[in-house]
Parts: sequence; structure tokens; C-alpha cells
Amino acid sequence: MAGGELKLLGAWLSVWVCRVRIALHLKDLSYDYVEEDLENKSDLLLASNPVHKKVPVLIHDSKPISESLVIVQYIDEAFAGNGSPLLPADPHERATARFWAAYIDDKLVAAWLQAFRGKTDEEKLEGTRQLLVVVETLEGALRECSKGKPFFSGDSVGFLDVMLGGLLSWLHGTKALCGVEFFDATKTPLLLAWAERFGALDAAKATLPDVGEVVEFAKTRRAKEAAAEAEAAAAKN
Ligand SMILES: N[C@@H](CCC(=O)N[C@@H](CS)C(=O)NCC(=O)O)C(=O)O
Ligand SMILES: *[C@@H]1O[C@H](CO)[C@@H](O)[C@H](O)[C@H]1NC(C)=O
Repeated sequence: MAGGELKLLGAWLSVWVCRVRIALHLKDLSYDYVEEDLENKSDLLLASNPVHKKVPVLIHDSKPISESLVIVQYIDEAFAGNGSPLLPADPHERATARFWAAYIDDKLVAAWLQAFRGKTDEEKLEGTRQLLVVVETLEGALRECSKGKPFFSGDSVGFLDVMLGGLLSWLHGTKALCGVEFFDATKTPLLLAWAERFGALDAAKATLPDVGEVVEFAKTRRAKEAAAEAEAAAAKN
């Protein structure tokens, strides 16, 4: 088992940071958590992730690792002796898990953001339409990956569960923020049951932010952005 000091640079609202915290919890690893002010980033963050300047960054024995997808795989490899592996052993199953993780990062996030902050009502509507397609596609992915078991990875939580699970508080806020339910008993019963099961895990309860706080934060930020845009438009005239 690899040892060493672990420090995580994060932000409480970040779904990407949540992924890493969930993985660290599942592997029973203790770490120093540093909350970053994203409006005023620390020198450590700027030096550790000079390319993107984003959280999460995991620093293991002074060596930084960035990008949630990369970090979670790193944790799985560097601490292989802790708990059960997150990624499956079979190369094709590993590839499938990574494929769906990329789908979540590309398609799900793009549709969600468009539904949340499209510039016009039409743009938002198109976002919610895309979101519904994404959710049904993910329902199919869960059906295929889980093969009737409780998680994407089967009997226990794995890589893809962590990848989607990190987003859980925000996904529960979808109705309040985007106007459509993400988890729907009729359309996506498997995902709905998965979300309940995942949310009940210690690793989720200990790491995921409160849904109400996330929704409040997002609404406030959206209102501030709208006010700034209106001000900029008024200044032009
Ligand atoms: N693809 C990255 C996304 C990370 C990301 O977008 N982090 C946001 C916080 S939610 C951030 O640090 N933003 C600061 C900025 O863009 O200046 C990952 O998976 O880790
Ligand atoms: C930015 O952070 C530094 C130290 O991390 C602090 O001294 C400074 O007051 C902060 N500035 C603002 C505007 O919050």
C-alpha cells in the first residue's frame, strides 16, 4: 500500500471535487482538505494546476494531480491495497466505464448547463430536451453496466458510480434550477433507485453538499450574472 501525505484543494460546491472526496472516502484515506476561494485562488492552486487553474487538485507527497477523472483513477491505482478496486479488472469493462464517464462530462454537463443558463427561453428549452435524451441514455447505460445489480459496477460502488455520484446534489437540484426532473420514477426507474442507494452510502453522506444550499448558491450566482449583463448592456446605450 502506498502511503504519504494527501492534500486536496477543493471548493464545496464543485461536483468534480465531490468525486474525489467520495473516492478518498471509499478508499478510507485521510487527507487535508483546503477550501479554495475561486475568486482569489491560492498560490498553491496556481502552481499545482497551472494549465487549468481549477479544483480539484490532489497533492500526494508534493506531487499534484489534476482533473477529477484522472485523480479518481490515480487514487484507485496508487492505493490499490485499500478496499475493493473502483475500476473493473476486465479491459472491455474498464473501457466501457471510461466511455460513460466521458459521456457524463461532455453530454450531460453541456445539456444541464444549457438548460440552466441558456441565453434565451428557446436555448433553455433545447437544453432541457437534450437533458431528457441524456437521462434516458444513461438509464440504458445503467441497465447494461449493472446487469441487474445495485450499482453501475455491480454489487459494490465503482468508478462510474463515483463519476455520476459526485454530481448527485446538483442533479437533485435540476427541477429547481432547470425546470425538469432529472430522476423520474416512470422514465428512469433504475437511475432513481440508484440515486437513492448511492445517496444512502456513508461516502455520499459525508461528502455531498446539501441540495438546498447548492440550489440557493446557483440561483444567487445566476441573478448576479444577469444583473451584471443588464448593467453592461445599459452602459453600451
Ligand atoms: N474537468 C475538470 C473540471 C474542474 C472545474 O471545472 N472546476 C471548477 C470548479 S467547479 C473551477 O475550479 N473553476 C475555477 C475557474 O474556472 O476559474 C475536472 O473534472 O476536474
Ligand atoms: C486573497 O487571498 C489572500 C491570501 O490567500 C488574502 O491575503 C487576500 O486578502 C485575499 N484577497 C481578497 C480580495 O479576498
